[in-house]
Amino acid sequence: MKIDIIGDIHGCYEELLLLLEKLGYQKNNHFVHRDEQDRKLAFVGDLTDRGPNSVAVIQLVSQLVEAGQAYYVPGNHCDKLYRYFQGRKVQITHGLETTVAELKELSKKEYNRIREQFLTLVDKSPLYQVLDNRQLVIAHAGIRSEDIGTVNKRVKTFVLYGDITGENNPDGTPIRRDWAQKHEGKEWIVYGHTPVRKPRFINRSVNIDTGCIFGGALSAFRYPEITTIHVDSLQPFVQEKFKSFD
Ligand SMILES: [Mn+2]
Repeated sequence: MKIDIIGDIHGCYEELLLLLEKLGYQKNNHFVHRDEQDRKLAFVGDLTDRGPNSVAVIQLVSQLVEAGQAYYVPGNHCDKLYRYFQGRKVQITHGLETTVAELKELSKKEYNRIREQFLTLVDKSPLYQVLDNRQLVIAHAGIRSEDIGTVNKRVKTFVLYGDITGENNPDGTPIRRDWAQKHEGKEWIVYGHTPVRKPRFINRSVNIDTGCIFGGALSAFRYPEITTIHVDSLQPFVQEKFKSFD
């Protein structure tokens, strides 16, 4: 299987189009790959929030998945937007406010269409994708090898939020353990969630959230080539949002 897996987009629609072009997908041909028509796309989740164009990202990703050209897994921001669309009480914070502001600009008809598209996208996608005979797993914040194949509340929390301790850093962000450090499985685990300056390869895992929304880059992991490709972000750079592992 040939696939390009794209990191956290967070409404950075322009960068997404630039990355798709750089990867060789042609917009005028419904984003089929120029040279390899069987090449697929995948998204690690967190399509929306904080960035300028969350609605456009939802539309494009939904269309690609609907057309069978892309795989998708939800991120924690997707999970919250899903609950918002369901009419559940969620706090309009941590970037959801920008998505909600975009939604409020839509006509009732457009709003209902986007809502339906997004709910369907999440409903039809698994919590994490197990691909290529289990040699490739896509999970928003990662997954432990022994949990592959299991879906329960504990696994869902891990996949959406990472290996959190329940405690917070001095800046209020949750403390996340470095599960990738202990990853010993033979499968590739491709994830995002924690912005890093460069794709972070450790054992057979790669974090491809290079913080596009914080002025880093939008990155893709190409499989089976095991290479990455990126476009620079068009957003202002906010250094303190990036995690350093040194
Ligand atoms: Mn996330």
